[in-house]
Amino acid sequence: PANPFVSDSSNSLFVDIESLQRQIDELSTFSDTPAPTVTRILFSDKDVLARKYIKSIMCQLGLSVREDAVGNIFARWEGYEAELPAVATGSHIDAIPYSGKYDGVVGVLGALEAISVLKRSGFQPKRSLEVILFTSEEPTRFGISCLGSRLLVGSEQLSEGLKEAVDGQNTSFLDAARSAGYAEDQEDNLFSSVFLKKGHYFAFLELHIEQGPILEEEGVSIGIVTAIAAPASIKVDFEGGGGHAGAVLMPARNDAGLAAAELALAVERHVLASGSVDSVGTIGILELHPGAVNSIPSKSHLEIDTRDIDEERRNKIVSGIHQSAVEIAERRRVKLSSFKIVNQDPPASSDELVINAMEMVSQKLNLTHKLMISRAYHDSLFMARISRMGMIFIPCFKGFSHKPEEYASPVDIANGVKVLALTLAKLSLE
Ligand code: HGY
Ligand code: MN
Ligand code: MN
Ligand code: MN
Repeated sequence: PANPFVSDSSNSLFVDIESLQRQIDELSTFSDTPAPTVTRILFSDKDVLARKYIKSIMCQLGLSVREDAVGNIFARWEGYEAELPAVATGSHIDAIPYSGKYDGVVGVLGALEAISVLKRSGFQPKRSLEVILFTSEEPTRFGISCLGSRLLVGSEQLSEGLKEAVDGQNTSFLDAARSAGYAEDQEDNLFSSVFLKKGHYFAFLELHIEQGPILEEEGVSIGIVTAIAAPASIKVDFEGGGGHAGAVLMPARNDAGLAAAELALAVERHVLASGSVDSVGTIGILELHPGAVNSIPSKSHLEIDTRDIDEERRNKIVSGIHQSAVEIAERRRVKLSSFKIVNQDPPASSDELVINAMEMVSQKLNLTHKLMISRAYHDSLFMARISRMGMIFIPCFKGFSHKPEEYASPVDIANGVKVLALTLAKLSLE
């Protein structure tokens, strides 16, 4: 069988970048907000349409498609030694509110294009190749990041937690999943039935835009990820007496809104005091109740995202934030009604064998490349717990992401698809 890896592969690999760009543009129309923004929330109508669209491409490629109880979708190209652990690749298509059309999408549509590149080149996989669409990587609806991959790698806590999870409109995860055609079975092991065993895959790869400015600034075509930073997210609620903005004098106040504001600045202080530029902290959500200009906030709700490539440093920041929340509540005589660490995950390292394969392939394709860390998290962060893992980054415009100005050029996308295709081929023959 033709093996693009041994033959002079660089020109026999033809990436149909026009069709791929059309697919990226078409997928972006399944959005709850107007172009050029994309909003595609887990199990929404637009998410269901987008899933149908992806599944139709998987079927056109002759892949065998299966979906698990939470909507992870697997499309497999049987290898001639199909009993061996497969080589998988994939990413996500859910999009946070008012974001762009490349985050995650490049790693799903690009993976399907990599499969069609290999099929067109006459390649025959030894280990089966599998494209995974993870059901939801963004924490938007249920506050759980990498929900699909977290469950796949066997999170008992999550398989239990999902039975009670509800979104901001009080819709349960179960009802939302069922409305999208998943989670139909009634038995108790519904979610743990999703778990995959360690070694289920020989390797897992993810193609993704860098979501940072380094590759573009340095004019490098390919990023080979060596490690993924350790993410954590926290939900905090304060309660105070509230009251009339005119009649309650300052000494008598216990303002939940100001407690939240002070905690937000305390997050920034703890992060800046960590001793490393690699520590980051963000207050992405800050809600005041009742939200009337002339009413002292009686409740406030913050959601905090903090990360670092060093787990210890990240954990120190999390406990510093907790101490500040308690101290601010006492001093301002408000109640710290909840301080919930939603997730506090370790970092992940890419596998040497996968990194070397990506290096070799990039060299073979004459593509400039560099080793780098990922400050964004990805489903790969969890897949690394059950499989060798590696990630391929392509440059994106000014590093913009999670906003509609997100952009990756057809040339960069095609380069990423080529590196993915050849790395898949190489690992499939291992
Ligand atoms: O937030 C992240 O790191 C990912 O892009 N969802
Ligand atoms: Mn994202
Ligand atoms: Mn992503
Ligand atoms: Mn090199």
